[in-house]
Amino acid sequence: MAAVTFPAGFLWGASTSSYQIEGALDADGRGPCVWDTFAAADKIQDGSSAATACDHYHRWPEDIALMKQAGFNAYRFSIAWPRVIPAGSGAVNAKGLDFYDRLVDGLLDAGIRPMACLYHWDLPQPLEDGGGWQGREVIGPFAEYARVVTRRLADRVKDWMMLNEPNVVAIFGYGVGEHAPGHTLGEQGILKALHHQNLAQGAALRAIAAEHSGLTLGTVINLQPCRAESGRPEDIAAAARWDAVWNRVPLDGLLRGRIPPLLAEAMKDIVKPGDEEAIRYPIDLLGINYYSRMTMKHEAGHPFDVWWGDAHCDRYTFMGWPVQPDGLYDLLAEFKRDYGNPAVFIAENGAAYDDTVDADGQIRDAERVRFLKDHLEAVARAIADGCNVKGYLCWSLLDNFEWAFGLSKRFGIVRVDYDTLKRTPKDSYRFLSQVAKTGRL
Ligand code: IFM
Repeated sequence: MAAVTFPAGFLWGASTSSYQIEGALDADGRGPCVWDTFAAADKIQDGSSAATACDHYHRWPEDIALMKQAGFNAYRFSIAWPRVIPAGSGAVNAKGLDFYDRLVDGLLDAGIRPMACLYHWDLPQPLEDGGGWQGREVIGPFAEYARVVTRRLADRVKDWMMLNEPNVVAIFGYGVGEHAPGHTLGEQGILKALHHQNLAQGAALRAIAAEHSGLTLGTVINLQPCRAESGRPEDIAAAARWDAVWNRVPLDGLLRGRIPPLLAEAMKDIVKPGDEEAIRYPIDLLGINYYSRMTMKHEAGHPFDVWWGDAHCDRYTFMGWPVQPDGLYDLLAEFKRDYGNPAVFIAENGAAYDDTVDADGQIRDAERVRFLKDHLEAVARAIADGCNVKGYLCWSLLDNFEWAFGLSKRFGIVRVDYDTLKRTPKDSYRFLSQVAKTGRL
């Protein structure tokens, strides 16, 4: 591909989430969340925990300096609900808000646009004890939490994302039990968790908009084009069902105010009159997280009788995920076609590899550099074809706590030594920095 120039004002940077990097789980009045409980139940594969993680809670100035030095102009982070409202509803913890206040000021001082996400999976445990995303009781507290946070920070933070990957929360947390809170409730559990997150998102968007103007409001969804493993009719139907669950419930709910027709029957006891209007909202910006296509096949015994098939790919990451940059182009082009081309940014894209530290202390992560380059080329092609892409934030700034995999999977462009907490920029950091500084690939 010939040299590519990205549009002026393009957002360049990285994303992180509170639970994955902050550590300090007992500091300053933070309450327990579902991931604390899940880890305490010995559900993390490498036996690690997020108790310290990257210790970003104390080392944030160093992390901001790394972003500034890279030439990044944007950063998406998440706010930990249990730091701000430790029981999920009720009393506000001033010290929790103070932390994000300091972080935001530090980012602005460094010339980095803070993009805050309100919910990246750390659901306060008391709310889970009351039913979590299986019920509607969580909707009011989420809207109230959104109000509390934006009253404190919206004078300086202009970009607000409500949720991160509601589909992953619903499927892995409530459907198949691989993520906190670890429920295996199957199809109905998944659909309820999706629908109630959609409702909470709608309520939070309205709560914020009622009190503030001039903000950029949106959310972040993990979108992956779903393809059938084979031409067999049952695989084609399975991929369509998975597309409806994974992509369309979040997207169609928010942008079209409708339940995907394929799921209308399955959701008839979950959806109440007025829900579709309550979910629909004219957001300003959608964050898209992309990792790979989903190659699906019919397989009984799983929710919706669907499971992952063989992607027949020649490159895989250390997560075992296929490397399919074309899928990002397809996704953006299909999104433009189907939803009228609203503004989007890539809120996550990146890869875990089994990095090694060379004798000179350097991390020459050539595979990650190649991954980023190939996906940036796909974004550039999509922009050239008219897709309304405003920025690219990689996942992730730092190696961090990769949920049920613990500390064993490294997604960072900066290595974190979990014994010393030393940060070492990898070759991928230098690569992305060069692109961010020049706007050219
Ligand atoms: O680490 C996660 C992140 O929290 C959400 N999106 C996918 C990443 C990699 O699995």
